[in-house]
Amino acid sequence: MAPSHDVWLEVVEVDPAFRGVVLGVGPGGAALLLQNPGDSHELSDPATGALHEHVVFHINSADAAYDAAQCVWHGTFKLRDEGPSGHGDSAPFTLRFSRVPVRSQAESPLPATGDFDQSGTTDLGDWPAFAECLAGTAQSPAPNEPALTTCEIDCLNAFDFDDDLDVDLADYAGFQRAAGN
Ligand SMILES: [Ca+2]
Ligand SMILES: [Ca+2]
Ligand SMILES: [Ca+2]
Repeated sequence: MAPSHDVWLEVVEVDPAFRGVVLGVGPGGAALLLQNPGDSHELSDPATGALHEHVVFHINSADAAYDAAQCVWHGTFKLRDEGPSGHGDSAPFTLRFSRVPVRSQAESPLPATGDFDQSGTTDLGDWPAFAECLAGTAQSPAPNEPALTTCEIDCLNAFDFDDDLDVDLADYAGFQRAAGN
């Protein structure tokens, strides 16, 4: 990147307990934390324009707001140019982190089965979870039923039959086919 660029990473919004950490650059060599809207850090070396900083993303289980039942943490950021090149801000982009493995991202992914309750069959017993997971085309599932799941990845792993990261009417057709087997 040209020296006229001076690129900063700025927090738009992050989930509670999620933060970016840059080691050794805060006061007295402390870690700089990116955890509140507007927090930012210069990524580029002003002399060369090279992007030389590395941000580590961290879910802080010691934070009072940490929710052990949460399965995906979101951090939305934008890039800002403070150099003479003066580019406008980037569109906000969201990073997602999870401890739950995503089936479709496995090395040899198995297809979705719809057998949410792992009973060995896909049938009406899996329907309440499907209904909870159904969110529509290109929407992230937002299950909010603790007795079933509050984890969108559980939804995708069981019901995203076409592996496009949503649970919609196309997946409903897949669920019906699976339940017919
Ligand atoms: Ca089942
Ligand atoms: Ca879809
Ligand atoms: Ca889908």
